[in-house]
Amino acid sequence: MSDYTPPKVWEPKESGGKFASINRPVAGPTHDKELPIGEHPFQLYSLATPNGVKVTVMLEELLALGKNAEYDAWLIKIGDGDQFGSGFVEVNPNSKIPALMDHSGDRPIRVFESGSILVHLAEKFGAFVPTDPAKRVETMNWLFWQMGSAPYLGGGFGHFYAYAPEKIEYAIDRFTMEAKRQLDVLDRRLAETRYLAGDEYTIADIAIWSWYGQLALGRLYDAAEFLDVESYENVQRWAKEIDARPAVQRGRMVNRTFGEPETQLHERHDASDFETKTQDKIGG
Ligand SMILES: N[C@@H](CCC(=O)N[C@@H](CS)C(=O)NCC(=O)O)C(=O)O
Repeated sequence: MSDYTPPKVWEPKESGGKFASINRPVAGPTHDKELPIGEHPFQLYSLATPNGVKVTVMLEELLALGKNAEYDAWLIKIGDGDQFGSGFVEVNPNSKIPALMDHSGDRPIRVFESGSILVHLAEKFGAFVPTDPAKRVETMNWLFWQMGSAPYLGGGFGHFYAYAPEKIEYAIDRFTMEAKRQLDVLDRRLAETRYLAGDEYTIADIAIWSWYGQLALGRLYDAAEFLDVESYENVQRWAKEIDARPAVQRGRMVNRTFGEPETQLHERHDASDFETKTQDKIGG
C-alpha cells in the first residue's frame, strides 16, 4: 500500500518511468524548428508506434490500390522531444504523432489524430470505407471504439505493466481486466464477421489491427503470455490475415527505429526505399 497523500495543489516533480523525460503538464512548443517538406502530396511526420503504423499502412494500402497517395514520411523522435518543435505543434497542437499535411489540394490542410487522418484519406480516395450507409456507420463504430479504447491498453495496461518505475498490482490488475475485456469484445465480433465492419476490409481494421492485432501477435509490451492472447482465436485468425497483406508489411517498416535492421525504414520518400534504404542497407 502506498503512503502517498495528494497535496492540496499538484506540483510537477520527477516521476521516473520510461517516458518521464518527455512528459510535461503544459502544451505548446519548447523550441523553434521548421518541419521539412518533400515533393509528394502527403507529408507525414510520425514514428512506427501503433498510432503511427495506422497511417503508414493506410497510405501503403492506397498506393497498392493505384491511388495517388504518394508520401514523404519524416521521422519524429518523440523520445528526443521532436513533437514539441514549433513546426510540429503548428500541424498538431496536441504534440503527438502521427501528424499529416495534405498538399494535394489548392491549399494545404493539416490533419492530426490518427482516426481523423484515416477518415480524411478514406474519404479523399473513396477507399477502405464502405458507401452503404449502414456499413459506413459500422466502420465508424469500430474506428471510434479503437480511438476510445486503446488509451486503456497503451496508457493503462502497457504503461503499468511495462513502463512504470514500479509494478503496482492494483493498476496492473485494473488495466489487465480492461485489456482482456477489450480483446473479448473483438473476439466475439470476429466470430460473426471476417472483418470488423463486415465482409469488407476497412479503416476500422487498419486502426484496430495496429493496436490489438499487433498485441495478439505478441508485438506489444512482451505481454502475449500474460494476457493469454492465443486464446482469442478469432482475433488470431483476423490478425494473421491482415499481417500477411504486403501493404501492411511495408507500412509497419516506415518510421520504425526498433527491431531487426532490415525491418527499419527510418524515412520513406519513394517506393524504392523499401529495397534500398532500410537500416541493414544504409547502417547508422
Ligand atoms: N489520439 C492520438 C494519440 C497519439 C499518441 O498518443 N501518440 C504518441 C505515440 S503513440 C505520442 O506522440 N507521444 C508523444 C508524447 O506524448 O509526447 C492519435 O490517435 O493520434
